[in-house]
Amino acid sequence: MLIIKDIKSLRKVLDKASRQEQKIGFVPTMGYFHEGHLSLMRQAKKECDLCVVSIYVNPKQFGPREDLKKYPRNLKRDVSMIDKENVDILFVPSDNVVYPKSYLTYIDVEKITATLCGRFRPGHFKGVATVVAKLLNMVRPDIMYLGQKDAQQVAVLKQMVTDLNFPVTVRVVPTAREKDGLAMSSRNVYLTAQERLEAPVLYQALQMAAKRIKQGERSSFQIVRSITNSITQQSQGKIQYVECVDPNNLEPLKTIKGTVLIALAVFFGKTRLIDNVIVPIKKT
Ligand code: PAJ
Repeated sequence: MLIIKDIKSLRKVLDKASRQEQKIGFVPTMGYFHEGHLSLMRQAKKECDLCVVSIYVNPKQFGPREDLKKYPRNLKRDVSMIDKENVDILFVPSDNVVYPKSYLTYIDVEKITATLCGRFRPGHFKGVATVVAKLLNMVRPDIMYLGQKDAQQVAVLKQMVTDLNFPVTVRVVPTAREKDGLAMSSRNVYLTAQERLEAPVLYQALQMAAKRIKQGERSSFQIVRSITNSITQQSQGKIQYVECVDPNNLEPLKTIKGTVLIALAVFFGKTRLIDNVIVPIKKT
């Protein structure tokens, strides 16, 4: 595996690969890998000739009171984890490579960034869209791999890719979970033992809701209420939001008609966890 830190060296390797008509798969990450990240890399290896992974903890997507400073970083651990995954290139740019002092340009995807997590993390998706646009221009992949765990990020980046005509296909990979259902996240290391014990209630509540929808429940209010009740009754989790929305445009659904995305964000102590499920139903 090549570890590359600057754009010029990256382009040199990738230009050669493109000349040889190799298909390039790209997995953007902020590192501190877990099975979720690895599942994206495995999918990229399956479908592409070359798998490029980036690690960059993007300061522009963290709010002033968020965890940028304490976000877990361990390049040595990450390198040893992906050595086994046959990743071809690990791109690890530093802040001055991504955002030189003269930096002025931002990408603002409207509307769908104002709902769900966007309501509570102003500027977050602007930071995400900006860094991913830059990384796409640096790597120029054929396929970019994103995790369903971050459903709003998927919607925002798909919209950006379409609106700005990025010549890339977006592939979405299912959420990797711990044995007890907790969605894998680099932030799970922040959880205390008690919080970790309680956190699987999120997925249990989402699954129970999915079951109720499959059994015929069509009221988002009832679905949200049942999820809220399970979480508050079974844990110390403090709910930020639970919502039923259209998975493509993220618009709230009062009545569940087609496929629904149920998304939530819950604080366990200081740690904010997100999770979601997509429940496919036939339109009635
Ligand atoms: P990060 O949180 O490191 O996640 C990198 C990729 O892994 C994202 O596409 C995310 O959705 C996916 N991922 C995270 N947990 C997952 C899980 N349990 N199962 C499947 N996929 C999972 O998301 C980011 O970084 C950043 O916002 C980034 C896109 C890199 C821009 O800075």
